[in-house]
Amino acid sequence: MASLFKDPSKISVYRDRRFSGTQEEFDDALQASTTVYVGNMSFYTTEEQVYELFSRAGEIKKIIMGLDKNTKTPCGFCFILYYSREDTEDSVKYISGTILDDRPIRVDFDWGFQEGRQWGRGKSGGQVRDEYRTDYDPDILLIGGYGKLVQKE
Ligand code: GTA
Repeated sequence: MASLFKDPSKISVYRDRRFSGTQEEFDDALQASTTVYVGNMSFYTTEEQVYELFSRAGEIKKIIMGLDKNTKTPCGFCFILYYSREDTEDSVKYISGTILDDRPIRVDFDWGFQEGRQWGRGKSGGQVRDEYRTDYDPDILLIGGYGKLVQKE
């Protein structure tokens, strides 16, 4: 079946600031990629839950949970590596926007996982955009100037 995502500039609005190549190389990588990024996840969602949901789009090669670089605990995102491009496109098309652990998750094409990309880049250790987030899981409190997240007792 022909790809539904023919124009690489339209398949993701996200641009990784740490991608070292040109915009054209970034677009090519996105177009060929068999990796997706999943965002807006609950901090409590497990790798097993991710596997259960995302294997509906196709066979998974690997899951890499995104971790807070300070606490080394899940911080709301992950990467999923599929074997086939078609399954990758189905994952973005059908799973993005579904609810996992009460949160609508966002599935995005990714240019490809590299060691180090699993760590949150935010000042607090988690994801950058969590420092701007307003919708938290009910048992998480936001304290401090840079989105320091703590769990309620
Ligand atoms: N494929 O959408 C994505 C995506 N995101 C959001 C993160 N990653 C993604 N990959 C894909 N699609 O490997 C990947 C990153 C990295 C890992 C953790 O997840 O490539 P991060 O989320 O901690 O850091 O990454 P990143 O990617 O630098 O964050 P972001 O949100 O794009 O922020 C970029 C800039 O925009 C920053 O300067 C930030 O201060 C600013 N910003 C972000 N959100 C807001 C906001 N709501 N308001 C104002 N400024 C904001």
